[in-house]
Amino acid sequence: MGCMQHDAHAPFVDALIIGAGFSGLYQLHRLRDELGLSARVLEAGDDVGGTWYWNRYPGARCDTESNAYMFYFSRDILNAWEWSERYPQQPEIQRYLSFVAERLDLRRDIQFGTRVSQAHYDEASQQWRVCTEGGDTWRCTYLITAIGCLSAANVPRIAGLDDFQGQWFHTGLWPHEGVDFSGKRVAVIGTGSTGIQAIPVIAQQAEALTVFQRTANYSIPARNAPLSAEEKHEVRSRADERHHIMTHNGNGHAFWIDKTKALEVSDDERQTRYQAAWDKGGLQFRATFHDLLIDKAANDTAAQFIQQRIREVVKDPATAEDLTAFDHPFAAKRPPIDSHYFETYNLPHVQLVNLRKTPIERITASGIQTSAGLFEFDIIVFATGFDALTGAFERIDFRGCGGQRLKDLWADGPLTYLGLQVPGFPNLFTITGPGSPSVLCNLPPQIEQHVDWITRCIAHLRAHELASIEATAEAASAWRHEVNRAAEVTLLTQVPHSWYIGANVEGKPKAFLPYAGGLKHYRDTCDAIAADGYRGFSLRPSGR
Ligand code: NA7
Repeated sequence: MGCMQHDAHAPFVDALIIGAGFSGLYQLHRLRDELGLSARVLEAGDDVGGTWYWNRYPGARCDTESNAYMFYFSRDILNAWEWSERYPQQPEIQRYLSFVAERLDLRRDIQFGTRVSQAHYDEASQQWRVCTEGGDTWRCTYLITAIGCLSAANVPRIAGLDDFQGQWFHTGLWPHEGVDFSGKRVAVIGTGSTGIQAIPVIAQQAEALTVFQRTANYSIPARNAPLSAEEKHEVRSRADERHHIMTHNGNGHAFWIDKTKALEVSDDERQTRYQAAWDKGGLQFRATFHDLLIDKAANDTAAQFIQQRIREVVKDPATAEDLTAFDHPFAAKRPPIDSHYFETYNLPHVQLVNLRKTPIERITASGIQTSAGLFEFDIIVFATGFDALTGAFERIDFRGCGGQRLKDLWADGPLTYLGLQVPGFPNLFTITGPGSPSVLCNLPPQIEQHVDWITRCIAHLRAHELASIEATAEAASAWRHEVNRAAEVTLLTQVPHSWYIGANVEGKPKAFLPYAGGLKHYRDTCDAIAADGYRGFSLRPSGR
């Protein structure tokens, strides 16, 4: 219990926000500058950035186009910033968030280097008590998690890792001073979005690079390039138009999904459309046809197209075969985009190991032992992803009414209402929490929607002198049902080993984590519930 016992004089703020990424920064601004609340952000890192503070691996870049990966709540801020490339790199995103923090004078209310370890609700005072690893305690009325969806690094428990005499790193906890790969024999484990970004860049430096692939992954060329003067101008001049698309389609990106079905057009036309999307590059490839994520036969046409393109690039037939041995529909797992990923396998010092054929047996002092033999390395890079959506919650000891542990409540999978609140945890708001669209859409517009909803909700509580809001158990259980229903109509549930269902982390309960019903529909649902007197929530008066 530690710090909880000595909290009589603990500082009080109306709102405590955990995390200083996109979510925490915007939430601080709205609560402090618009509602006039006292508010504080506690941030584990030494600077703003959240995900973009920690993920500094080589090639770290956003897969969303820069013109849609930014705040839209203030045209002044939007107009004052200029992106340099079609997809922003990690340092540029961090500079952007720093710029936002300066512009809104947020830093004075952010405490860096402060990792929250416990958050317990005290029913008598109707306050949260929040403790940090450093031993500080805070009290607050509203507790808001802005802890990210992909922030808890997943280092697989491979036997023997402690014996390894070289260096190893997880991409999500990358050393700030960087890693020098020159003259080194390097292993990369994992070919998700991160591995696919990092591999071509590491290959440029390493003496030898071996990629360990478990599941063959699709990837679309990003076609990254510097933004032209005209494109930079358009970020501003067409902001309203773009924002309209981002808030009215299902995924928060700045493109519409074509209404045509894949099998409705002739083979020639389908190929022509795929080729045009391939040449344009980016996540928009998914939007070539309306039914790619709901109809397996439609999806197969995209999968075949991608397979053919990869086989044209990769010269060694066995490597091409391993890279395209897809076992799941296109985009049913997170679909990466890349810059010269497949071309990298044509380099003489790069090789692929297919773990489906020759699995890892253990890590030894000198490298990785597979069923095909020992591979020796100086550096192992784990591009093995995250304990997505719930992992960051598990790392904090949250306790609600009656001392209930969040971990216990979520033992069979997360239970939330709208991904915004948890039954039994009054006044706890979870930005982009499990059960919200979160990782299935472009995050900044989803974050703005959540922060706006939470801010209006808190304003409502104060205007009506209400002490707390809490999701009812019935509403949360119905929402869990809706999350499953929305996922089942897509192909996303057809991947047994996806992190969308928690299957990438040993011992994690299998439950579909994000809400697949689309951002527009989700926003309308949240707004209707608020307009209906916060249907499904209990609102309690002050001074009970
Ligand atoms: P992902 O998408 O979870 O990818 C992780 C990769 O690591 C994936 O290829 C996994 O294979 C592989 N992996 C995980 N555990 C192991 C073990 N034990 N052995 C071998 N290979 C393993 O994470 P990313 O960081 O790439 O991307 C996450 C998101 O972060 C991304 O979408 C961006 O938004 C940023 P598997 O497919 O599970 O067989």
